[in-house]
Amino acid sequence: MSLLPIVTLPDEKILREVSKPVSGVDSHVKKLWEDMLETMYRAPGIGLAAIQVGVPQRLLVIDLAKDGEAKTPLFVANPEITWSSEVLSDYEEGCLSIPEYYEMVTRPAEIRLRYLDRQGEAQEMHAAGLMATCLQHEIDHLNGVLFIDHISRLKRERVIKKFQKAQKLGKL
Ligand code: GNR
Ligand code: NI
Repeated sequence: MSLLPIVTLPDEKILREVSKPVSGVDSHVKKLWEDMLETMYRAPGIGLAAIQVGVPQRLLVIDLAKDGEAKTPLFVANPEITWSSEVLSDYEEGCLSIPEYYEMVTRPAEIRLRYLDRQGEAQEMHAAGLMATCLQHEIDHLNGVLFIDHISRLKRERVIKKFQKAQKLGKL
C-alpha cells in the first residue's frame, strides 16, 4: 500500500472536476481503494474520495470507527443516491482538502444508496447519522462539490481567499 498526496484548496482545477464512473471493480480500482484507505487513516479522516488524491473516478472509502476500535472500512464505487429524507440534520463538517476549517452544514438526515461494493457487486444501503452525512460529503466530491458550497457565499469566498493567499506566500 502507499500513501498518496491529498489535493487541497486552492487547487480547484482538480477539486472541481466531475469524476467518471468506473466500468467495474478490477485490480486497479482495488489498489487505489487500498491506497486511499491508508491515506485516509493516516490523515486522519473518516472518508476520502478519489479526486482528493487527484484521480477523477467515482470511488470513495469511509471508515467511521473511532481510534482504538476495530476498523470498519466501506469501499464504494459509482454511488447513486436513490432516496433522501425530507428530514434534515446539521453537522459540523471538515474536509481533508480544506485543512483546519469547520462549519455547520445542513443535509438530508437519511439516504438510500446504490453502489458497487469491494467485490464489484451491486449493493443497496440505508444510511443515517454521521454515515449519511459522510456519504453525501464524499459523493459531492465526485461531482466537484465541496462542503463550503453549502455555506454562505461570504464564508466560502473568505476561506478560498485564505488558501489562495497562503499559497502565494509559499505556506502551502
Ligand atoms: O475526515 C472527515 N471528517 C468529516 C467530518 C464531518 C463531515 C464530513 C467529513 S469527511 C472528512 C474527510 C474528507 O474530506 N472527505 O472528503
Ligand atoms: Ni472532503
